[in-house]
Amino acid sequence: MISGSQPGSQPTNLQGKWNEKMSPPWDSKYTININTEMNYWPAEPTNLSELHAPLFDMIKDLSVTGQESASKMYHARGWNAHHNTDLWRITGPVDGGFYGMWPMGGAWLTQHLWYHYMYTGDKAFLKQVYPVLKGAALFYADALQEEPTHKWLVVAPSMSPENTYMSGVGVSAGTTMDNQIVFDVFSNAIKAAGIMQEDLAFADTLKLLLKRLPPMQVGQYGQLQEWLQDMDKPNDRHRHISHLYGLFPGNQISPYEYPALFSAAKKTLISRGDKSTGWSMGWKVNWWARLQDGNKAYKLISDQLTPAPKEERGQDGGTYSNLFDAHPPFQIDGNFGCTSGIAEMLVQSQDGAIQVLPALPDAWPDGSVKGLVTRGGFVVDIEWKNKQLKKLTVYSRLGGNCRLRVYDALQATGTTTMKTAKGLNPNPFFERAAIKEPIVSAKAPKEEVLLKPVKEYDVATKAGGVYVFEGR
Ligand code: FUC
Repeated sequence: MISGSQPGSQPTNLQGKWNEKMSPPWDSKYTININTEMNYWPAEPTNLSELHAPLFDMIKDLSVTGQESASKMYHARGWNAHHNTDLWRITGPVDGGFYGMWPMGGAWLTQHLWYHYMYTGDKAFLKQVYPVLKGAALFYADALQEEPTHKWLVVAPSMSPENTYMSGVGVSAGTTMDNQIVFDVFSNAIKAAGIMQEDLAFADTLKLLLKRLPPMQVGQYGQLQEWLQDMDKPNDRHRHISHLYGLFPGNQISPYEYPALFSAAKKTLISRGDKSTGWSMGWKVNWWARLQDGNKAYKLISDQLTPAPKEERGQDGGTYSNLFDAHPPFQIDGNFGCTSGIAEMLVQSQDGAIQVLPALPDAWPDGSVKGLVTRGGFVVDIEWKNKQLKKLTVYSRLGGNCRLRVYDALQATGTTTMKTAKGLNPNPFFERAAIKEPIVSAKAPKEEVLLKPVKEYDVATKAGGVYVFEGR
């Protein structure tokens, strides 16, 4: 990322920056139904926030070119982009209709603008990109259609990226990933408008629309449903598991809120299997980290680091001898996705608190990490031994309540003070996604979510303050 994404240059593409071919795989473009987003997952958590800027520039460009696809194809205001873009910032469908007609790629990218704000608290940045967030929301405010059975508002026609529910058929309406992305687009625009104190009437309209989106659904096998109807194939091993967007990079599925969704996400992930393309295994590392299973996350890292096969193209991923990720062919996204996954194993901040060492594998009993960043602008250094937290240092960039969630008891050292946490975290960067209660199929087997008990502490911090804790 340091080499390939300096401010003022182009964002990293499928090969990163350069390639040696006149006709490179997928034209060395930007596939925005997963791959470009994955390239930038580590940017904020690994303290490379300024290198996110080339992506932001591209999103701003797309919010201009995307007005044409929004108005001409959907008679909608705002802007959108489909599953792919390039140097010229195309936003209409490309490649086959089966891949190209997904009208959500631009919307997914806007999550990066919001996350940059969540990690940096940079209000000037938020003000500058607010029209882009608003334009994405305006598009769906116009384009959503009423679904006849429940009167939910859904994106139609659409698809669940590159997957099918019967042989060769993927065209659909109200797929789970689309619902989750629209939920984020509306929620982020509402929150941004509130912070800016702008467009409050529009924000009120979005609040009404938000209530009419479909809830997530747990299907007959106990899986998180990918489609509006319970049509998931139990033997599906497809590399895209798009509906787990809600688990990662989204924050709509939490073990502490609706555990039924959490166990449904786990069931889905298990049923899709481990081995896949490089980027798909990279995504799985992040999901297992969010499911707080460090050993499974480690297994996926090991699968991803398996030597790449000789075939030039295929679904059997791995890593080349130069440590580049193999789809195959070489694609840089898997390298970035795995990096993000490793960071997620060590610290997470999407679920109301800073959770330290949420998914440490047995293979890493002792270790340390420095400089990881969380929402709310906290930088953390962590040391652990025998899988127990030894020392935690928190550097507060923005001040505000720092809620720590840990498995082992902590004690403050020096001048640091803390108290046992109570109620909701008052720090606004840690607000939980207010999702609807899920619908669970009567046929779904009952699963119990077994989680390690946690302890939560609150520390009042000041911008520039350093706070040190030790394991007990
Ligand atoms: C998406 C993926 C493919 C490949 C391509 C560049 O279409 O489904 O596996 O990574 O992007």
